[in-house]
Order: sequence, then C-alpha cells, then structure tokens
Amino acid sequence: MEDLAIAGAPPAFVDPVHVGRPNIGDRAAFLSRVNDLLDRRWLTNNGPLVHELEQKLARYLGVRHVVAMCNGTIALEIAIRALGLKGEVILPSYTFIATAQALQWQEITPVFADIDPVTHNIDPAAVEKMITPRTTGIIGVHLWGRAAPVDELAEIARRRHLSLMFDSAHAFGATYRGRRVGAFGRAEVFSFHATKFFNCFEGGAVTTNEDDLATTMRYMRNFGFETYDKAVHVGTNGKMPEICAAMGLTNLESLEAVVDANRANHRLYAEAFAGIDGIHLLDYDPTESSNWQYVVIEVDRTFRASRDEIVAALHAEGILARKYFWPGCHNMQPFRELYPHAGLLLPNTMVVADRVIVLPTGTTLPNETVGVIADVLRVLSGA
Ligand code: T4K
Repeated sequence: MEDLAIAGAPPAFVDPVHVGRPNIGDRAAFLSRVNDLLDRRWLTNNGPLVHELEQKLARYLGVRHVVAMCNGTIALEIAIRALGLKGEVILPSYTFIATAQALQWQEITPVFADIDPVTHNIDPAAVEKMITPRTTGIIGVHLWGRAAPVDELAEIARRRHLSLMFDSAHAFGATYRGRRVGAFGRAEVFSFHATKFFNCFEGGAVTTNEDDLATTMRYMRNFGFETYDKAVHVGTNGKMPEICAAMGLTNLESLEAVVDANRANHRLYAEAFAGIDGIHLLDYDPTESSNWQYVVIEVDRTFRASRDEIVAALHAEGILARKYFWPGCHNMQPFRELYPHAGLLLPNTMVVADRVIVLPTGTTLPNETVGVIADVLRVLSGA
C-alpha cells in the first residue's frame, strides 16, 4: 500500500493520463486542407469540405443522408424536433446527460427506462412498461459503442406507433448484426467531439434514409433558410464549420490505426486484469465490428476497495479515470427535481452506475499505464 501515491508515494504520472485524449490523424494532410480553406475564404455555411465529409460519411455508414452539425447535442435537438417528438420520449438514464437535455430543452418529458445490467443498454421490456398515451418516441443509445437492441426496439416502435431514433454518439464504425450503425430507426445521431473515436474538434451529424426528414434538418440547421432571404421552417444555427470538416476528412483516413490501437490496448487490459478477482472488463462482441473506444470495468461488491476508492487511487497516480455515467441522468438537475421518483423504476441503472470505471485508451496511451492500473488494483484487492 505504501507504494501507492494515495498513501504518499510519488505519482506514477506527472502529466495526467486522460480518458478521451483526442486521436489526431495526419497533421500535414490536415494543415494542407486548412491552407486550402483559408485560400478559398469559405469558412462555414455548408462549404465544400462539409459537403465532401457528408458524402464520404454516407458511403462509409451505408445511409442515404448525413446532415453534418456543429455538435452532437444540437444534432440531437434538431433530430428530435424534425421527427416531431413531443409529450414524453423514452430513453435510458444511463447515458451522457446530453441525450436527456436535448429533450428537456424542448420541454419534452424524458421518461427514463431501465437498462440491461449485462449490456448496459436500454432494456426493451422496461421501455414497454414506460409507454403512456403521451409517449411519441424512443431514443435508444448504443452505449460504449455496443449496439442497443435495435430489432426489439423497432418492433415496439412499430407496434405502438412511436418514432424510434438512436443516440449513436459512441458507435461510429460499429455494426449491429453485420450492418453499420447509422441507418437504424428513423434517424441516428453521432457526436464528433474531440473525445470521440472519430473527431472533428467539435461536430456531429444526423443520419437518415428519409429524404424529407433530411431536407427538413438541412433547413433547421441553417435558421430555416431554403435559399437567400427565404426561411421556410423554424431553425437554429447547427452548421459545421469548414475547419471541423477538414479535421473530420483527415481523421477519416486513419480510422483503422485508431481501431488497431484501441483493440491492442483493450487486449493488454484484459491480460493485465485476468487474475484480479472482482474486476470485470466489458468485452466487445467478436462477431461485430467495434471501435473499442471505451475501456469499461465493473467493480464487484466483493472487491475490497469501493469503486470510488479505486478512482481516487488512480487519480492520485495521475490517471484520470472516469465514473461515466454516474449518477445517471435522473440524479442530476433539472431531472432530479422534476422527476424525484424516477430512480424507483431504475434498479439496474443504479447498480451499474455505482460500479463502472472508464479507463484511458487511444493512440497516445502511455505504455506503462495498463501495468500501473493493474498494480493499483492488485494492491487494493489485498491479494
Ligand atoms: N450523447 C452521448 C451518449 C454522448 O456521450 C455525448 C457526448 C453526446 C450525446 C453529446 O455530444 P456532443 O454535443 O459533446 O458532441 C465528454 C465530452 O465533452 C462529451 O462530448 C462526451 N459525450 C462525454 C462522454 O465526455 P465531459 O464532461 O466528460 O468532458 P471533459 O471536459 O471532462 O473531457 C473528457 C476528458 O477528455 C477529460 O479527461 C479531458 C480529455 N480531453 C478533452 C478534450 C475536450 C482531452 O484530453 N482533450 C480535449 O481536447 O464530456
């Protein structure tokens, strides 16, 4: 124990090791695109790089329309509005708060359904129980990039006449039953934030196979304008700037290198944790494609240290592990005050949110990190 920084020893890392360190593609290719866009003096407003990115993403994801946006949260808000959702919409509480905020922002009631404790994804049986006459839609979240139960949710949506959309912020490049995430439900929403597997600094997109929906969202992201001086729809400013598209086009060229690094890191973690009882590393389905962007461990109740004690010990070492998505959206404002009893229907959410730690990965992970984390866990386990 005396070897740990939390007990006074020097920390393993002086420069903090972050979860969500951005993966950055070929710098020269990016800077050349930036030079071009500066020469063109076309910086935003549906420029040529955004157009090129949308085309390439549509091809990669296997979907008719990609509508690029300034970030994933605005993309969620626009998709929700374009789908005409109102009243109540069902979603998991165990997600990044943006999923729920995008509804509440438009005065739609987020109704939190419980998750499957094994997959961490929304449980279709729980969704069914939360449907009321006010329900208009379901938002499935592909948490950690592992696809939500798409077919079961689609069946419920069809039978109960609800719109189904997905928050696919984590799932760029992932497949469900062999098909790339991006063309499921009526629309899917991606985040291209700096911390994501595929990043544009900030950015996001809505993908859909519905032509009219795509057109409406294109108006909405540009103040409702159809053409010069002619607004035809309620709108906002959801436009992706050219420099973000330049980053996206560059990063799109090195996706495989990021997957390889993430997969190799995951394998190292799996080997290092193999003999540590009470620590369970979430795996990715070997029959599907994954981006391996999230290294998620669950700490059993039987483990000698609590989840929070482990996180504190890692932070002391300079490893800034995260407790995503604790404490669940329903336990944060404004939801905690608006829906104080939501937790009564979310037993699995509460258990999982109390156990999870997300660890660093990516192309810049310092070599020693996995070993240090395993050492900390071994010491805390008392073995
Ligand atoms: N839906 C889901 C399921 C999501 O996970 C997200 C975003 C969204 C919707 C919304 O999409 P966006 O509107 O963000 O496009 C971070 C990200 O900001 C957020 O994008 C992400 N999910 C969420 C899971 O993580 P925080 O509050 O944890 O951010 P922060 O500032 O603590 O940064 C995370 C870590 O990354 C830190 O350890 C520092 C490191 N980092 C961050 C940035 C920005 C870097 O090393 N370099 C950087 O440039 O939310």
